[in-house]
Amino acid sequence: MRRTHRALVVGFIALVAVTASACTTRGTAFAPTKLGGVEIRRYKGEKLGAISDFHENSIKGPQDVDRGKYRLKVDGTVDTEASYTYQQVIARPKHLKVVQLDCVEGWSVKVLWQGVMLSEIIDASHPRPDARTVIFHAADGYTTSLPLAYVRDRQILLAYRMNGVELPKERGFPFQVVAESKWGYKWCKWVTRIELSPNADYRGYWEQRGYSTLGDLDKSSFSLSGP
Ligand SMILES: Nc1nc2c(c(=O)[nH]1)N[C@H]1C(S)=C(S)[C@@H](COP(=O)(O)O)O[C@H]1N2
Ligand SMILES: [Mo]
Repeated sequence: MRRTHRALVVGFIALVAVTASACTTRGTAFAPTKLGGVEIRRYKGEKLGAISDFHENSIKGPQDVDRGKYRLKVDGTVDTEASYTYQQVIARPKHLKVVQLDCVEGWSVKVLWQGVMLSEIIDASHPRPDARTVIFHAADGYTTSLPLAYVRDRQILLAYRMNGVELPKERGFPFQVVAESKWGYKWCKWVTRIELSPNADYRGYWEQRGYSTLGDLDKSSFSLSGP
């Protein structure tokens, strides 16, 4: 199923001759960051993947975010703009979820995520009634979006730990969106800004290059004109 799907995606990319393919592994070699702690590999009887199982295929490679200078901004169609330090974000109530990330390249990894509830951060800024879409901006210039209703209904997390360990810089330190049931390109890493928007058709970095704005795992990841 996954093979057929990948074949379809690859075929379509070739067919329309899109200049870039999402998540093509970069040639740059790098030494992985030493993990700040012992990784949990089993949770409630379930075997977890390893942090080293993730592929590094980010558009500009791993980003160095300074914990002290870092700010998470919340703006757009909100009544109260906000700017939080790293400590202010992780001081919020913590939540745990085992969720698998699936990249359109064909690999996937399931780990235990620890994070804060995105909707709580958003609601603290009082989104206006016309806010439909949550746009994520990242330290590498990457952008992607999720429907506000999905973020609320699915209790989507902004993660700062995986398998009990602080996110290493390759994995998006300080924060990655855990966009469960969505393709990996919806899982924004190195998040620096959360922008609320009335635009339901907003297209982020890979979406502008032909990937589905919805990005649902059970549907095709490819869409030149549709959602
Ligand atoms: N900021 C940023 N976030 C990003 C990306 C990126 O290039 N930049 N790539 C996305 C893609 S295509 C995938 S599959 C996942 C992969 O997560 P990983 O790099 O931790 O394996 O990150 C997503 N988040
Ligand atoms: Mo991806």
